[in-house]
This record gives sequence, structure tokens and C-alpha cells, in this order.
Amino acid sequence: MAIQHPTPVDIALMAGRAGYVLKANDRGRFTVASPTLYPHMWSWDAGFVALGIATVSVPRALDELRTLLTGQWATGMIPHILFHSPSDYFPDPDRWRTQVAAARPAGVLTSGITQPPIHVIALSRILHDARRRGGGDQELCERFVLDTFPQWLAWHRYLATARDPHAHGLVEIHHGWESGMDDSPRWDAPYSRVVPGPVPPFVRRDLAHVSDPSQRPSDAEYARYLWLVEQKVRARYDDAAYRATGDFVVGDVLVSALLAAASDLLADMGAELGADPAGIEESRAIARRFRTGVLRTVDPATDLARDLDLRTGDFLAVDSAAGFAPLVCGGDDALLRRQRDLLLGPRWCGHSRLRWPVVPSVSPASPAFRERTYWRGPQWPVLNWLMAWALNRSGEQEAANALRLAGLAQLVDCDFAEYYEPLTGEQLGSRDQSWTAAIALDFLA
Ligand code: 9YW
Repeated sequence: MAIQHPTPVDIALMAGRAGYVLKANDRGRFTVASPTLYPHMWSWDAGFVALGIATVSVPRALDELRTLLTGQWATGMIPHILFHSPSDYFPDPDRWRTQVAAARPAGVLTSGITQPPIHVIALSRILHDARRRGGGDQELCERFVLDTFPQWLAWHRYLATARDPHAHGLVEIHHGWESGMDDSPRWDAPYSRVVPGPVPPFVRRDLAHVSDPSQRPSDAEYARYLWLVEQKVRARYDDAAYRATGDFVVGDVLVSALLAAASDLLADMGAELGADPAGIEESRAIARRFRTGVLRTVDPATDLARDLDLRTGDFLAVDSAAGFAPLVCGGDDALLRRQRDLLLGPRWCGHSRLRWPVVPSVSPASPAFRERTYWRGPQWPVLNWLMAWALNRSGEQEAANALRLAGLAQLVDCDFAEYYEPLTGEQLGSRDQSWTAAIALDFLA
């Protein structure tokens, strides 16, 4: 089907409506991920939300990141959820029981696991916006970068040490939720070895928000997710203790690539603004190590990066968008060109059955592809944004612009859904999802 590009009126409406969604989801100093399904602050959502808000207000965007940092643990970890008010969201703080962890922050309830480190990438976009505006915005943002430099470095250092104790150059995740791609087929093999033990009784809340449960992870998957939470609690959220006993330990290529890219940007911003030279050097070293680690996982037969199951030593070869991790971290020009062609070609965005030529979470040509199920095939606008950003950064402006334009065409209905059925274009999951509205604003800026 031919793409209809948004008209100037569509674009004006989209910008207005995206701004409205972010305003409606604004709770003062943080933004809920979505109005009903996700009524708290999620870590990587906050990064995307901040860069979207920055197109309208740099100070408010910085507030978003400042609030996120109030949840940082003494280990440097930025937790995946900050709970600011009671709600019926599950798993809630009673399930996470982070009071068992010495490193938890004072004064704010959080979960006890991570999400992908997109934040410094967002911060560098915000700095770019702030500099374009100049004046007070620029001054405020540059000061913010300098003041928070140690906290971002501590976050990256946590991932580079506690989550890569043997310096392999791959960030280890302890739960599929830490990848941000909960039920991705990337995790099917390691989850197949997770045998859920006893967990306190629970009622899933997510199913109350969707008409068709097959669009969400299954109950069997959910039992494993909660069992891993239980294992983290039993380890008192100590990473070494979990590593010794936990069932799910996987080197995640996309998290590693984001860490490498974010560390490069942190070093660049630090150098420009006069941050501590030792911190800048440390950041560059983290970037180098994880870039090398990601490139080492590339399957020569497919040109895609592969996660590594650290329990079995097996690479996990799945046609998921995370395979494009090298595009995100860079490092090998010939490979990046092949990845660009692959991404835009008939196995991915150029697949003949796609309604919109934007990045699907799993290749429609893969046997693992399921068009309506969460991270098993649907298109997530933030993933498309990330790949457009990565292409831009590697000098592929034309390819990046193709994803941007198709991504905007997909969002022209202004529902800002959580994810989209790739063959029909139908909106799935939550509506008025903050990060979807945010990337629309960034694409329009
Ligand atoms: C959950 C908030 C989160 C995202 C995750 C996505 C989903 C469900 O929603 O998680 O209950 O945490 O998988 O990446 O951050 O938008």
C-alpha cells in the first residue's frame, strides 16, 4: 500500500495533540507512561518523554530527568519504575519489596530492576534543542549536564561493572523486563529453562485494559516473570547473589549498544562542558568495551547481533529488531551499511505485507513473528525512533528520514498507541501513550 504523507494540517494537528497527551499525562514533576495502564514513571519511557517535552519546554524536560534521578540506588542503578502514588498497577511496591535492599533510595518507592539506558541519549538531544534556543534554556541545560554528570556516569558504571563483572562487554540482564521488550522471542529459550517456584498469589491488571489477552504475554509467561522478581527479592537485590542463584542471566545486545552510545555522548558532553577528565575517560572506556562486545555477537550468516544466554553459553539467534544493535553503537562501517540495507529491505521495513514501512519488533519473515502480540511482531513507535536516530548518527540521513516520514504517517490518527499491528496498521495496547506522543514531537521538530 502506498504511503500517504501527512499534510501540513495533519502535522499541525499531530503536534497539538501530542503536546496535549503529554500535558494530560503530566503529574507535576513527572509524566505517567500512560493514563490508565501505566500510571507511574518508567525509566526508559522517561528518557523518550523528556526529549519530546524538550521540543516545547527545556526546563520541564530536565525536571523529568531530575525526578528520575531521585530514584537512583546507591549502586548507581536507575530502577525501571518509580511509584509516586498508590494505584491498581501490578506488580506494585508490595511485590517488589525493595525494603530488603540496602541500596534502595530514601523517600521514593521503586522497582528493583533496570531498563535500557536511553537517558543520556535523550539528554544529548535536549542539549541540542537547548543550544538551538540559546539564552536561559542553554544555560540551564549545560548546568544540568555538568551537575548530573556524576549520576549518569554512576548509572553507566553500574551497568558496566555489577552487570558485566567479567568485562565481556555485554550488559547482563536478570529479567526480560530489563530489556524493555518483555515477551520478545529473544527470551523464549532462556525463559523455557525458568521453572516458576512458589510466588504470593496475584491478579494481573494489564488484561483489564485490553480487549484481547492474546495481545499480551500469556499467564505462563507471567508466572515466570513473577518468579524472577521473587528470586531478586530472595537475593536482596544483590547482583552477585542473584547471579549465583537466579534462573535468567542473559547478555543483552541492545542494552549494551545503548550503553556504548550513551557513554560516548556523555563523554562528548562532559568534554565540551569541562567535566571531570577521569570521568570522561572512564566513559570512553565503557563505550569502547561495549561496542566491541556487541560487534563480537554479530552472526556472519545474518549480519544481526545476538544476545548471549550466560547460563548456557549459547547465542540467541532471533530475527528481532535488537539485532540492529550495531547500528545503535556504531563501530564497523561495512557492517553498518549492510545493516542499513537489511533494515530497509524486504525482510524488515520493506516487507511487502507491512501497512507502514517502519521497524517491526520481529521480522515478518521470521517464524517467530506474531502480528498482534506485544513484542513478538507489532511495531513500537519508539523502536522506529531509535533506529532513525541510529541511522542519522551513522550518517545515513536519507534512510533515517524514510523511517521518520513513515513513522509520522503511521501516527497521523493521533491516537498515539502503545504499539501497532504491522500488517493492518491497527492501534493496539494503551492509547495516549506518553512515549509515542513524545517521539512524534521529536520527529516533527
Ligand atoms: C509493564 C511502559 C512499559 C515499557 C516497557 C513495555 C511495557 C509493561 O510498558 O511494560 O507493565 O512494565 O514492555 O518497555 O517501558 O510503557
